[in-house]
Amino acid sequence: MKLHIVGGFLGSGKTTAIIQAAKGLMSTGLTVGVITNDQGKYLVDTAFVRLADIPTVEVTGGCFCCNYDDLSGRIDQLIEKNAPDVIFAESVGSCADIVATVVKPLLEYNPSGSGPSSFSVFTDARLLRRRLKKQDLPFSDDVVYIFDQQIEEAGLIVVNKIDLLKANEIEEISDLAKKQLPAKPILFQTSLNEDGVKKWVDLIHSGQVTLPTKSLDIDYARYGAGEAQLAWLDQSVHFQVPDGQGKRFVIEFVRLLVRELSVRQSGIGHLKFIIQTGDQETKLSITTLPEPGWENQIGQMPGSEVHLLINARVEIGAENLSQLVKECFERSGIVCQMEQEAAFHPGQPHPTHRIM
Ligand SMILES: Nc1nc2c(ncn2[C@@H]2O[C@H](COP(=O)(O)OP(=O)(O)OP(=O)(O)O)[C@@H](O)[C@H]2O)c(=O)[nH]1
Ligand SMILES: [Mg+2]
Repeated sequence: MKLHIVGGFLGSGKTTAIIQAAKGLMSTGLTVGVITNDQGKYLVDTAFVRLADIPTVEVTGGCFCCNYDDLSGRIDQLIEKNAPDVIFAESVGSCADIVATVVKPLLEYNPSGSGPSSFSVFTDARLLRRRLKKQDLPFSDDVVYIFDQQIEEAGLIVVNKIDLLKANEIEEISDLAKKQLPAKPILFQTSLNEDGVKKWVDLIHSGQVTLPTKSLDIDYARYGAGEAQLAWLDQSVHFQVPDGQGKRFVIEFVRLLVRELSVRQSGIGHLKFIIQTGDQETKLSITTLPEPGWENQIGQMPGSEVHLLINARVEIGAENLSQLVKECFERSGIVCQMEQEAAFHPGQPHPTHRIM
């Protein structure tokens, strides 16, 4: 069994790549399992991976490092139930220090003896380009510190979403990375289909990239402060719309929310939604940098009953975010029934193990 740990900043494309990789591996007859992870409890990622018919278990309520025993238990659970040839474990996008708190402890303590084979860190090519060019990212310094630490500890950096850059911009990243991140294996990738992730899967599956051995010298006060700047809002709601009008209402709501966050200069880590009407379910994602045409992610929405699962990760106060979402529902003419809501800031990380 091979265990691949996949980290990297919020919205960098981890889940997308894992699903495409799993599909490719499954088509060759291999069995694949996925472990999702989040600070919250009601996870869009889990729903999304399950939509692709891939066996999935989750570690909720905190990152892998602070829930190490849970992670180890989930690995065993997947092995027992699904006997996977490959497991992908995706860590929450605000998590860093994975080498010391997850990779090394799994090698040392995991009772099933199935330590990780690879640790990839994904990054949105546009954000990495800005960072390498010393341009601002739309987050406070402590959040950017987490972004930097994630890159620093990567065994393999997957520079993802290169379809959104021009050839000369990709070359620019490559040149800057050679100077600023020397000796780091880097792979440029588009993760939207199986072909796009094939090189990555070949690399990690064949063991051509080695596991990083250097633990981060990370400042936990800054790391914790960065996580605490981010608000987590998880909501499950349903509402009625005139027959077949769901798409229009959802687009209006999301447009308003994105605009209001932009007015407040609140950096978006990831706004992700599972939208369900009738027997149709789709995922909608808005990440840090604007992507025109996001409305096209939403398919036709027949029927009059809409169910929304919202996972919002934004640099703003949690109460403000909750209030803002409520206002945007109201202003877009949606009268919601709330099923579940959690709005909070992640607590200071206290890893179960930390091996230097
Ligand atoms: N254009 C483009 N979009 C991508 C690519 N990979 C992922 N995306 C999009 O980026 C958004 C976020 O992708 P996810 O896979 O959910 O990102 P993630 O890293 O799992 O996000 P978190 O779990 O919230 O940290 C989605 O809209 C994806 O479709 C890519 O290679 N190119
Ligand atoms: Mg994800």
